[in-house]
Amino acid sequence: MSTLVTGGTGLVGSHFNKDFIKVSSKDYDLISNSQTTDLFEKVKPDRVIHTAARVGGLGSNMTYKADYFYENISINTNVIEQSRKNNVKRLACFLTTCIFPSVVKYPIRPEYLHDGPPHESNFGYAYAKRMSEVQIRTINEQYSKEYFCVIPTNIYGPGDNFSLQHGHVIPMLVHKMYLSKKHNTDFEVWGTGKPLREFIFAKDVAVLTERLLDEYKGTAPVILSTSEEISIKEVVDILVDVFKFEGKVVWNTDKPDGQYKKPTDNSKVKELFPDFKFTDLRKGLEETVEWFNKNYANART
Ligand code: GFB
Repeated sequence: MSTLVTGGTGLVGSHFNKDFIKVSSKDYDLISNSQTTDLFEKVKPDRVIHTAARVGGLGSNMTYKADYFYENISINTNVIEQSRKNNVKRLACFLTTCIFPSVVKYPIRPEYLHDGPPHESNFGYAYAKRMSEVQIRTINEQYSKEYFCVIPTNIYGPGDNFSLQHGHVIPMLVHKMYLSKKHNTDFEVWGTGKPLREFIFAKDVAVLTERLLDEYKGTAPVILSTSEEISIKEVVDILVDVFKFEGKVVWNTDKPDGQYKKPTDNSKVKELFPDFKFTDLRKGLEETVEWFNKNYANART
């Protein structure tokens, strides 16, 4: 049985089973319908894990809303439609918790996905992603498929995109602290540090998604989260400790806080896999920092 992973060299894609067929944007541009068709006709996978996307942190999402909308709606429409056309048995499609309504009941559950507009900061990305859930639901109904979505919270770990322009919070802070320590400069953090986030280690996301492909019989979206909130300030304190940083931490409140919180209900994944142990955030951050220090030269920065 063959399993195709789109975004195969990305933060989560790189952690999947090495026997899976992993493709990246260097192999096929999934924004192109013809290249996506070529990929599926060549590979004819039995299963697909669709992680490929134009992704970025708060700053990048705020700046490139039209690009985030167009690129993601194109990639997702192509991959999901080609999965159907090529009779893929099982498709796991990646969404993310930042696409939920910005005003929503807590803790967030998958069924709240369309209950209101997403946060202003990333509505281009959010609406594009939400359409994957709609497209999958229409295919399941019309073609009796059993495709489903996984909805991770903020993912972090080795192999992330550590870009100082487009990165998510943890990789950007790791990269900035690496440079502040190296050049003995102040360490700048965006916002007030008050916002709360739930972080999940990339390896955990890959393990849980593989288990869902093998064992989950449903089609309702599954939230992948530890359901443990932590403030940005607390993340900074851990990184200061892990890096043994002695310089000054500067809070740049000209930069946005973004969504204040997005607590999730992870009861479904805990019910499905009661034995699963999430990677502790401190341990995950230590592994990420160690990887970055060792791989700075060829990391995505
Ligand atoms: O990961 P992030 O950029 O996006 O986190 P979201 C933003 C939070 O981290 C805000 C604070 O509260 C920022 O003020 N922050 C502090 C920083 N310093 C920094 C920094 O140097 N860089 C960044 N980027 N943030 C994401 C979506 O929203 O949620 C993604 O943008 C994805 O697409 C993810 O869906 C789940 O957590 O706000």
